[in-house]
Amino acid sequence: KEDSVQELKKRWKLAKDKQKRGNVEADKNIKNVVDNPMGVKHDNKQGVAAPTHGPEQVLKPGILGNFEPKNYPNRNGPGENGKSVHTSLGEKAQAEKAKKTYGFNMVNSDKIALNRTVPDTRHEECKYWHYPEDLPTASVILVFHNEGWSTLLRTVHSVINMSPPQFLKEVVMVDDFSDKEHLKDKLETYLKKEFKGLVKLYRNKERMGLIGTRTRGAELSTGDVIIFLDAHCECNKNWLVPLLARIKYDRRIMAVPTIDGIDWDNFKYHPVYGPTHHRGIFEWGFLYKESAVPERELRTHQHHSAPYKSPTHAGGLFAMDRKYFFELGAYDEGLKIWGGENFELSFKIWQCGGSIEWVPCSRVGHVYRNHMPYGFGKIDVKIPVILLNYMRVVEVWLDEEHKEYFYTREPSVRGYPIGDVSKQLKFKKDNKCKDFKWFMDNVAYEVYDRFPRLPPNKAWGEVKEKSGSKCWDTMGQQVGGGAIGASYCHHFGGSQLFRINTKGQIGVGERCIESRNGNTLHVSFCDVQPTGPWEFDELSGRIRHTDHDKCVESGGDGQLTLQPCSSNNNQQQFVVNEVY
Ligand code: LR7
Ligand code: MN
Repeated sequence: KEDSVQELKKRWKLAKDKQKRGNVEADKNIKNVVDNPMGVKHDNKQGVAAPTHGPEQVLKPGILGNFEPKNYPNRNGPGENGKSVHTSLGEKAQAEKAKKTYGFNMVNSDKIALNRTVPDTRHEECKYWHYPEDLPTASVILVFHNEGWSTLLRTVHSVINMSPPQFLKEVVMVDDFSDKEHLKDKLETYLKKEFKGLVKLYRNKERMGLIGTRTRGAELSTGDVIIFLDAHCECNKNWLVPLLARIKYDRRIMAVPTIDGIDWDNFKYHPVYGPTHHRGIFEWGFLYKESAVPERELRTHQHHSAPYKSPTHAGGLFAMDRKYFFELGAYDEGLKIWGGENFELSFKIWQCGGSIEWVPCSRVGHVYRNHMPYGFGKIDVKIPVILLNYMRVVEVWLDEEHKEYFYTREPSVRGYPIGDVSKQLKFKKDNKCKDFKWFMDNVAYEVYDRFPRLPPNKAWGEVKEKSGSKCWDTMGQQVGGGAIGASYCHHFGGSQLFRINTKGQIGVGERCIESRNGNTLHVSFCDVQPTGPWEFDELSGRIRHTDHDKCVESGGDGQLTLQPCSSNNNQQQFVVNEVY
């Protein structure tokens, strides 16, 4: 922690020194961009950042870097300034119930003012940026399904409170077929009374899922820019202007705010990470990941708080030129309910000539749920919906090489029918979009260092002893946890779907299996060198640890251990291909 404070101080000093050099450099950069014969503003060959505006030495009042919300009194009620609130013993039962229903402790949320203040978590430098005043207008779109009252309304209040009115055209709320009483008349009445016509409420006639609902929200919007937020967010100081400024600069930039955390239980608002910038990437099963921005990107910027490029984003919070969103075909209509839409839009943007930037001076807090409280409705899909969505993205935007890494990581879905993607493929062709290799080499280049190309599977499926009936199972163990074991075979994949590859790694989901002390088996991070100690002998069925020269044996009681290799039946583990 001490280190990061030191780093912060150093960065700030550095930034201050740079500010003294003033706008001359910024002007030079603008020239670089204008001179770029390809007109590709975001990919400038000189490797110099291209801000339209540089930090100034003098703090300017008003919207120029430091918009002060009017309705932002200095109170000291519960949760003010982003502080945590607590549940009394007598409230515990009710809080527990709310947690189950909403994934949030609504008992605590209900104690906090709908327009509470949050700490200014921005980098000091942000106060000095000088933004243009003739910015496009924004429609903020909030789609929601069975959200709690105070978390939903705090989002609306915060958007309106924290945005300069001349840039906020409207808030468009789309109810995705909620059935909660408080979201019916009560909500309509409140919005009309409190916000007049500024907030518009639309309802879906059936459950569309968040992806379809967002596209509908965009269709119903009238602002130049659409900004999506989850329905449980709190905007920070001057969150809006830095996003709009990037889109004004280049309408093909998707501008993403830095997402701070709000605790689902005590509602404490806390800054994400520290002084190190992060950006959005993915592993080959398309779990969303964030990692430190590589030097190759950082060195293209003079100012620590400057917007920087990111391969992808978490999905929920971003701003885009509205027309550009539709020029890209909005979200693929075949994506169902939840998940993968962030990758679809990201790959499409990058491969078809746009870019994604994370904007450090725009900060918005998001309440991370305790668990997902809602179901996905009635859908006739035999594999997890999220995987189906990933498959559509993979089949359209990846190339043969990279598709293979996905199917190596999720072997059981290979060949599952994904419906019609001809519209997406035609779009890609008509717009001469670049291939995935280009994207990996030029945008998401750090992915290979964290999640290397996956060697092909030698075998995959459930693993069980020849004589017995129990299957290997991670038993919910995480990295650093206890031993994995064997239990009742559930045929749902997940914790029982293991893969062994040609380089000797045993994988389960995004993780690998290692032995501890040559004795028990444990979930571990996968070695970034794709090599492992395991050997699967198809003839005998044995799974051998080559360093210890021992084989996996089951004790019958669900325990798995490494034992000297033998021809015992309880040792002959084999892998069954079982498609669920
Ligand atoms: O069927 C649904 N219909 C909806 O309208 C399901 C959800 N929703 C609404 C919901 O009420 C909420 O406002 O859609 C919004 C997002 O749903 P969440 O909050 O349950 O999703 P999440 O925060 O767990 O998940 C992240 O990934 C999603 C799917 O890919 C979406 O992109 C979310 O917007 C996204 N959230 C964020 O990016 C917030 C930041 C951090 C993370 C992760
Ligand atoms: Mn969310």
